[in-house]
Amino acid sequence: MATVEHAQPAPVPRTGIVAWLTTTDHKKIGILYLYSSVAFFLLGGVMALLMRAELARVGLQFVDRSLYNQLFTMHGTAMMFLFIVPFAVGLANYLLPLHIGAPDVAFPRLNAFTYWLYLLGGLTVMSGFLTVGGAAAFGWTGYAPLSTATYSPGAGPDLWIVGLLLTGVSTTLGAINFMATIFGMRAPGMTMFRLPIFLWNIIVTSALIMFTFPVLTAALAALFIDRNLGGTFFEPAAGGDAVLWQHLFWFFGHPEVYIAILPFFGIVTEIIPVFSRKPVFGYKGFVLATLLIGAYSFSVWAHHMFTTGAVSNPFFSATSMLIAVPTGIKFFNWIATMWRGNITLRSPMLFCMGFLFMFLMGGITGVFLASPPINYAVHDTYYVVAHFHYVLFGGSVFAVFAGLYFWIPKMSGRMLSEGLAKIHFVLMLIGMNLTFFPQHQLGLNGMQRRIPDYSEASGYEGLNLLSSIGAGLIALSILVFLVNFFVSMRTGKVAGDDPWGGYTLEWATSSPPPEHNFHRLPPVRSERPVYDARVKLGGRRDRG
Ligand code: HAS
Ligand code: CU
Repeated sequence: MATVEHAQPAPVPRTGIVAWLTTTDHKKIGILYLYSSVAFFLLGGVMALLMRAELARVGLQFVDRSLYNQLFTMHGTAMMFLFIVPFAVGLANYLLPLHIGAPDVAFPRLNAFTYWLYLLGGLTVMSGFLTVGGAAAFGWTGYAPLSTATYSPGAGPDLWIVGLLLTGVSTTLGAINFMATIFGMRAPGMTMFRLPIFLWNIIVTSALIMFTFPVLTAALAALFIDRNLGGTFFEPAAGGDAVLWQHLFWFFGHPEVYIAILPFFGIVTEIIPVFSRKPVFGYKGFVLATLLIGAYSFSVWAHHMFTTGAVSNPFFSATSMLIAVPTGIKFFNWIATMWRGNITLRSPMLFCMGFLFMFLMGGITGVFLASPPINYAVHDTYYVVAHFHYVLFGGSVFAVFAGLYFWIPKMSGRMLSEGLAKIHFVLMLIGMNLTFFPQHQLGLNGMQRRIPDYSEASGYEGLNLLSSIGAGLIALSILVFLVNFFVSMRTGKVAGDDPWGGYTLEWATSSPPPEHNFHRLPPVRSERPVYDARVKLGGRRDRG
């Protein structure tokens, strides 16, 4: 009996741009995410600079009121939806399979789809600027009834809604993919309690995404129906309820702010042990704290609504303050990890230090804001703006750069310049405090958020000028980073497999890793398999 040989068509090698357009490799998709999210960061940053230029002095100089409204709306939208969360998704995409010793994510094609959907959604949101009436101009929170067709007619707001729907679906699909990968594809020996802590943060972040993004999706769909199909969900005159929007938005929106911080907690928790030459202190405490933050975050949404008079202020105040406890556990563990460690202040560690101090300040003003009597005084003022920039810029963005300086050598095979990194750090730290610290005082003095101008008599000008100068310094620091990146990618020192003496599995493969990630995996006997392997080969033992 003759067997029939089925001739397989030879695979067409894909190179150059086609390779990137058609890729399902998690590393390439991760890099696409990182480039795109950083591009949206730069775009959002330009909008911020325009706003700060306008606010530096009394009078309207650069933009009119309508454009200013568009700018703060699209700035917030870009930063929250198109930068910070997708950046975390991109990094997780790159690292997750490497961290668990897998060749790729569970659903590589879904992963590619997720990325392209995100890009399409982001461009759709931004295309609002090209329409006659301009982009959405009702704040990133899209409060009804301001966001209904009566007060915000035009195509810009509809593009905002549709674009966010697309990115929302994308984020949800990505979360499902991450969960399936972590639960189903861990290498032998990689038990749940040996996962890098970063991945525990990704698990909780993914769970938050899966429970809350559908709520946002539903709210956006309802708003779209109100605007275009005669619905009345948020139209009080026709029996609808405008506060309903706030409930839906914040039931999503508060967990969203933890979606925007937990992955970054994860980044610093990976970096601090490596540069302290000690294992992480309190592994299980970190896991528990992360789970608690995730769980509590569903019970605090109405602390954004204290002044509506429509919610139980004592309840939401108490739950909000409770979140300080698990966050405090994390702080304690970070400090205990460094305690008596052999600390080296290389660039990733420096940015972690910045993160710790700046996030702490933002967290504490959060506790103040969670107190209703204080909240009544400063709600909708610059005090709130200062709070969330300390947590998001001082927290998430410092961790963004900690992560980039730490993992770019793995992704590219080249080191970034430490000298330029330090200049970047110092400029960004000074710039950030100059920009946002005075905003606490401006808020206490009564300056409202979301206004393009203020009167001479208000006395706000001096502090606003300081704040704008700080914004310029931040921009300069980012330029230093970009120069460092583009120069180092050509001429930087070759990184080798493991430039930092890392602990987790990504350091056991080449930089950049081969397409299938690993030629050989070290045995996994603890949460530091690469360290174990190094010691076994006679390498130096860490203290502690
Ligand atoms: Fe927040 C508004 C309360 C954390 C982001 N937050 C915002 C907005 C954003 C945002 C974007 O209760 C504005 C949205 C908009 O456009 O309107 N926030 C908190 C509280 C925490 C908190 C209690 N926020 C975050 C994180 C964010 C984020 C993380 C993103 C990354 N936030 C509020 C409230 C509002 C608010 C009100 C509404 C304001 C308004 O009127 O509109 C907590 O999770 C912070 C916990 C962390 C710490 C630091 C470490 C903990 C240690 C333990 C010991 C500390 C203790 C406290 C026991 C507390 C070290 C001591 C207390 C002292 C007073 C000293
Ligand atoms: Cu909140």
